[in-house]
Amino acid sequence: MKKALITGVTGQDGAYLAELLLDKGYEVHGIKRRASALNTQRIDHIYQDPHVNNANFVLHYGDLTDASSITRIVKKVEPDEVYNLGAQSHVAVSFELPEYTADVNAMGTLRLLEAIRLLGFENKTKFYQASTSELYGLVQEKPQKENTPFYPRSPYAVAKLYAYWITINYRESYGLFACNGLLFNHESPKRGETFVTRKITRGLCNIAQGLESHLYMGNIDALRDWGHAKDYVRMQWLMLQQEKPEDYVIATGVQNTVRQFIVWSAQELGITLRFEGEGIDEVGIVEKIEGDNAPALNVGDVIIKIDPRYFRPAEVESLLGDSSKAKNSLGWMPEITVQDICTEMVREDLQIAKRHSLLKKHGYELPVARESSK
Ligand code: NDP
Ligand code: GDR
Repeated sequence: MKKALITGVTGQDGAYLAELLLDKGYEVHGIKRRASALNTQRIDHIYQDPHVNNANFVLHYGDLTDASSITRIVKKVEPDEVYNLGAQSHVAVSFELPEYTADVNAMGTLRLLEAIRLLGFENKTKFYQASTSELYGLVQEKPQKENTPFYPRSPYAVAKLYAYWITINYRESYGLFACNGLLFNHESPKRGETFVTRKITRGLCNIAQGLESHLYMGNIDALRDWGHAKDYVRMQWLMLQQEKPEDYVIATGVQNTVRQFIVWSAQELGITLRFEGEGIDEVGIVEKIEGDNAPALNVGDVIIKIDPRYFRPAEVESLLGDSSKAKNSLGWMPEITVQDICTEMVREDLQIAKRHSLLKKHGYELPVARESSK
């Protein structure tokens, strides 16, 4: 039985990857951080009671900022494969926490690689690094592929640039089987609530259920190449099953604006929106309502407003990936389109909003967990 160790197992990708590897018969170990509240919601469905013998999903307390915890866990698990998905992964937040972001995303990767090397596992343990399309930043070439020059535009991306190169350096210096997946944005109902797609689907579902009145957005003209996390974790695993370690771009090759994602989400809820104004004065106005959202909304309501607080000090305006290498050499193809992703996310968030709405009707008002920042 192969053993895998996943950092960031409590995150979106960690949850899907853990599921995939368990299905493939792996013994899966995950690193979770200590938090004052439970942070395992995304993996609760695959949780295994540690008191039961032969559990094949095991969680360990650790932190990428703590070399001793990382080394101790790698030593104990002796993994065949390490997936380094743990990160301070929010681009906008990285401008507010630049030093911490560098510590986790750059130094954390080094700590993990050093643990593998110092323990003498270079010939045993394969390593996957969660690299990102944010490395392309101020895009020089469209679409972006493996050899497109990098121009990172945030503390997040600069830290990930270090992680990208240190992964290659350990491959070249010590013969480690180490790969970078240059993944473009990928979403799902498990996406963190402050990333743009989930912020939109949650916000609009809450508005449709009368739980909130507005959704405040930043740069809705940003262009992204959105895929589904389920498709992308398949590729993370595939990269480590090859004969030679290589780096791959993972993308759908389809680009849309944030504004388009808002329109699709509204359509899924039976709302037609019209945008008025330009830039920071822009608003989204309800033009038409179908289905059961009518009681909460009126034609003419302004439900989208632009708030400059969500603009970034340096923006990545446009990303579009070319994953021909992954398609040609690994036979990987994304199966889920961005519109299907949007539909799935709206449907799941609508169920949550409906539950909240029902509780509210019976006098049990829950705070709508909205992130005030970013
Ligand atoms: P999430 O933000 O959902 O998950 C991040 C994970 O990292 C969480 O489990 C989080 O723990 C953990 N983490 C944060 N800080 C630390 C730390 N100091 N020590 C240990 N673990 C930590 O991200 P995604 O699942 O979306 O992304 C996975 C990886 O892929 C990240 O590295 C991200 O930067 C990268 N990536 C993501 C893309 C995307 O579109 N999703 C695209 C390209 C790259 P906790 O739950 O406790 O917060
Ligand atoms: P990104 O994802 O920065 O691409 O990083 P995010 O969803 O946060 O932003 C995408 C684009 O939408 C614009 N935007 C807003 N973004 C947020 N979060 N909130 C808003 O209100 C808002 N309004 C407009 C942003 O300016 C941006 O242009 C994600 C993360 O998962 C990274 O970890 C990963 O490396 C990259 O994708 C690939």
